[in-house]
Amino acid sequence: MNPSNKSLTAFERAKAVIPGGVNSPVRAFGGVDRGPLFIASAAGATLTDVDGNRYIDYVGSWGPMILGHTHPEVVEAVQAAAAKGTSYGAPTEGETELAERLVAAVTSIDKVRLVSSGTEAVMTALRLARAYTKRDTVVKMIGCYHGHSDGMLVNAGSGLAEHGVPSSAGVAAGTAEQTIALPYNNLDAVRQAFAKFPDQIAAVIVEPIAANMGVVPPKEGYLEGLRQLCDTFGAVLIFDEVITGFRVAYGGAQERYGLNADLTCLGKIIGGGLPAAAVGGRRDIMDMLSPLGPVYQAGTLSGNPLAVAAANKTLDLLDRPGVYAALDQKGDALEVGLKTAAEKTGTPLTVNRVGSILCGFFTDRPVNNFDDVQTTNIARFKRFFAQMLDQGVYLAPSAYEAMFVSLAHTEENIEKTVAAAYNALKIVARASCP
Ligand code: HOZ
Repeated sequence: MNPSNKSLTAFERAKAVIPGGVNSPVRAFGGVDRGPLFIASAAGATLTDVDGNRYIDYVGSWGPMILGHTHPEVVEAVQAAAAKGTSYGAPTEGETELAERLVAAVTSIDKVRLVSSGTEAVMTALRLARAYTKRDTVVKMIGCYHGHSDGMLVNAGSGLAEHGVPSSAGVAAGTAEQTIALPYNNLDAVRQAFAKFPDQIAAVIVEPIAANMGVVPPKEGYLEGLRQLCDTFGAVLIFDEVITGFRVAYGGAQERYGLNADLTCLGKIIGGGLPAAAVGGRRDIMDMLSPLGPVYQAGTLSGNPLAVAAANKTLDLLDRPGVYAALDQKGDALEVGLKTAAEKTGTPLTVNRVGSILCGFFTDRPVNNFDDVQTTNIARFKRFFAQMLDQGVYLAPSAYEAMFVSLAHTEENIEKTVAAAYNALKIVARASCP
């Protein structure tokens, strides 16, 4: 595939007026030492760049596009909504319908507040937890990403990991001090934190399946242990299911693993490709939100009618028999194909997968936490990424991100991807990467 000349020109133009030329750092392709592709359009599992090159897409807008791009029924729902008005700043019945769907899908959610992004959902969940417990400290896990609110930009994996910084500049020391960052999948570390600060921890927030440092599933008993510790010490357990919600099961990781959080953050898929997110959970906590309670939260575009129309249609299409089995089967085919290609080429590659999210780490050890993630050979990843792109496969341009498989990925797409991976790994194996 040709290096994209129009993309290069578009990037130069963007850089003059947008910091780094992008509106979200990882899109700059800084982690793979080249400029980004500028996208012209997408359909199904295919992205087309501004030069007309086509790619099988495993980014899927970083998770939302579980049905594939431009699903005709979603497009029709959005068009119909747009014709009736794009924003009112007043309640609509569509918002209640979406809230009813979320309450029905996730067993721990009694009530839900719609917002516009996962970052907002997390901000609101933390504010609620602090108000409910009258405590300030929050425990998060190293490598888990919970959006870009100040207190969560501490050891946050994802884009921060790519840039090698433990925390963002501009976060007040006092704010960062209220966050305790502990290794993921390490229950003892959480036990010790509670033993040290039994009356100070308001909440434990976790991605039940870490998916912003590649994909790292929870060890058996880890999430159950967090649940027990929060119950014992009176802290609020927050699951950030922005990626896993409606992705690893219709009811998210909570359905897949059979447990309940106190508060759940949702985003990505629940917007059907438009900006919508939500925080939901126990009635007694959720009823602390204004206008019922003292915890303030608001947003002009919260429950936006276009996003709500896309969301209701997307969830309707997902709530059908066989959908998650199909996603699982596609994810499995890709996992098996990648592992076989790695074996045949003698490349150390650990593939972690839950359903339709997966990640190949260029390491020979199991990957259970951020320390393990960091053993990945970045030089090999960069070479692999470039080879895949050249063969028409668009992966996330960072070793710290997941691959997202959608219902639109065909058997042929997956076979082509596996064949491309085999070719790419042969080249990676031959190259003298450090
Ligand atoms: N939060 C995403 C990375 N884990 C990036 C989102 C984007 O750039 O669109």
